[in-house]
Amino acid sequence: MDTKVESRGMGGSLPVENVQALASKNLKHIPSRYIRPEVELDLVSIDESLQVPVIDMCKLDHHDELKKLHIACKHWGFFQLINHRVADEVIEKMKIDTQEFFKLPLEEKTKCAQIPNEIEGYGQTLVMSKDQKLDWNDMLVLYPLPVPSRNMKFWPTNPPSFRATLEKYSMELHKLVIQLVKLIAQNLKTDPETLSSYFEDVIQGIRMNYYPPCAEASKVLGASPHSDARALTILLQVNEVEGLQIKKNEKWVPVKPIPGALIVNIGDMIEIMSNGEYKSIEHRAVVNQEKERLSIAAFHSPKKGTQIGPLPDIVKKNKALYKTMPLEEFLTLRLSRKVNGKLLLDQVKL
Ligand SMILES: O=C(O)CCC(=O)C(=O)O
Repeated sequence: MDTKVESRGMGGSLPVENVQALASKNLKHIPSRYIRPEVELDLVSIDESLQVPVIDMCKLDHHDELKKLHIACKHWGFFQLINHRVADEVIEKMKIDTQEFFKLPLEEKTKCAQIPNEIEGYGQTLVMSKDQKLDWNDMLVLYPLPVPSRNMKFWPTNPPSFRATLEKYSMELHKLVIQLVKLIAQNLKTDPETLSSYFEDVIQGIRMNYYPPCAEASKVLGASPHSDARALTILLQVNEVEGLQIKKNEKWVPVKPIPGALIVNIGDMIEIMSNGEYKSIEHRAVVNQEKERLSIAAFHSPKKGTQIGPLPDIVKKNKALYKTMPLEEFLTLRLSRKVNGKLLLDQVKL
């Protein structure tokens, strides 16, 4: 659910109550703005065999694993990546510092609070109207890349190692994204060097999600159904509490994270660039009645000014199914509406 537009002064959210503070009141009934009666009626898959594909990064130099990756991107839009070579200590430190940040008293966390019309900082995202249903979630959103666009006023100095930890994590993920984009290009039969060159000056947004326990967990959502606007998302599950669900065959399929794996998903931009061959899948996060849940989503998109449209190699033989527009225009379109399933993609279809 990544929404920053490169021109400042766009985006942002109406201010809403801090969810962690609200949860700490231990209310039996939570405010109606969070209650979504339809959630209890949604179909959730109980088929244990229906699981997001697992891709082994170490085996991707073999044709079979590359084919598995192709199928995962085409039919699932999600995969769990094992042996990804992002160092364990970088991941563990990122988890610890994120947990430490959310444990801080509210007045300390709000030193990094969002300000009107900005998407970065500590708060909520895309609350566009006073009647909109709210997600049971607080978040810290930062844009580590490109480096010159960093807005350090939103970067916590507490815990003291936070900034260095995020910097390392961000760089590691960027390296991984370049490798994944090359493999994706190979599978799509387009030039890996050309496609990955758009990601050298990547725009990377990192969203740290904190979902407090909720007395009425079955009636709320931590993250509303959405597909990710950017190209590639890498999600790190911080603690052992599950919550991510993806939509498949009209059912919500819970993702059971594998220890040490990173969850990767195709965003709208790759769906468009692949002319619909790869799918940006709707997903959501549910919350737990007793336990807090934390996740870290890192969104990646090509550099500023990139034309987002079906890649020329891919539409040589087939008709383009999506419009082409500059990245900035695409994201402005996204920001003009509240997060709502895959509505944005329908708007850019030809
Ligand atoms: O917490 C999760 O598992 C999903 C988070 C997510 O979809 C997002 O931050 O956009």
